[in-house]
Amino acid sequence: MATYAIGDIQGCFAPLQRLLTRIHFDPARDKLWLTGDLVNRGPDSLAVLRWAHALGPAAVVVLGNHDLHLLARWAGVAGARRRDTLDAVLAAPDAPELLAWLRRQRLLYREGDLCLVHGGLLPQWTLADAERMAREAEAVLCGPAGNALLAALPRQHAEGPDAVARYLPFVAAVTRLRTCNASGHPCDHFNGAPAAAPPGCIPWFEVPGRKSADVTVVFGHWSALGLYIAPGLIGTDTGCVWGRELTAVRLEDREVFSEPAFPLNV
Ligand SMILES: [Mn+2]
Repeated sequence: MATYAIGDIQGCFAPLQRLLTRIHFDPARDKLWLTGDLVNRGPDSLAVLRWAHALGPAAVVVLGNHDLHLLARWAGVAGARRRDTLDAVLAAPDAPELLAWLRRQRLLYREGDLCLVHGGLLPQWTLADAERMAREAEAVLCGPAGNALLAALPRQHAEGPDAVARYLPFVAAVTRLRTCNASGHPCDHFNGAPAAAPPGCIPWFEVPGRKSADVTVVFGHWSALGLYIAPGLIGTDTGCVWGRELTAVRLEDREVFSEPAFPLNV
């Protein structure tokens, strides 16, 4: 019995299958923690979604920004983006079932002192704060204001007294966070390596006094950061969709297994 955290798959189904073979993944015995962004940009999002859906309780999934974009496309509240590779999902006969399942997935998952999230946690949030906000935001996403929340997601803030204005900053941060300033305001558009961050922007996990520093956060979303293993932190996005690697980290002992996006044929 082992639990493996696997970083952003983004439709890279072939490397995923090779990685699962390499770790001898057995859904009857092992568990997977998927850090989100199952879909988009890569070649086979539909196969990844069908695979994750079929795993049932053997997989824990948190939603990433690309997963939310797919849900917004399906709901008809977002247009296609230039590099989207979602058409096969949207046209699939089982799309209604797959997308209903995806919409029910969590924004944050906690087990003991381990937490799984796509982007990160703002430094001013305790894990208990983030967990409570996640449960409330998940309920909004699955409720009557869900499509309005999805429609607003390209932004970080909305005006007004409604659920969208209340939960948009949380959902935007938890699914897109890489860097923020020392007061915990996200620097939303920066996606480069930490050393190239704009003045005043630092990785969310390096903010002094971060209130979630007492737990271990497993996250993805930051391919320019790459594999990042430090006390209390497991960053797993190793850029498979950009031709690099797909990585699984075994949570029991932090052993790392990486599979190249394009294996050499020798
Ligand atoms: Mn992402």
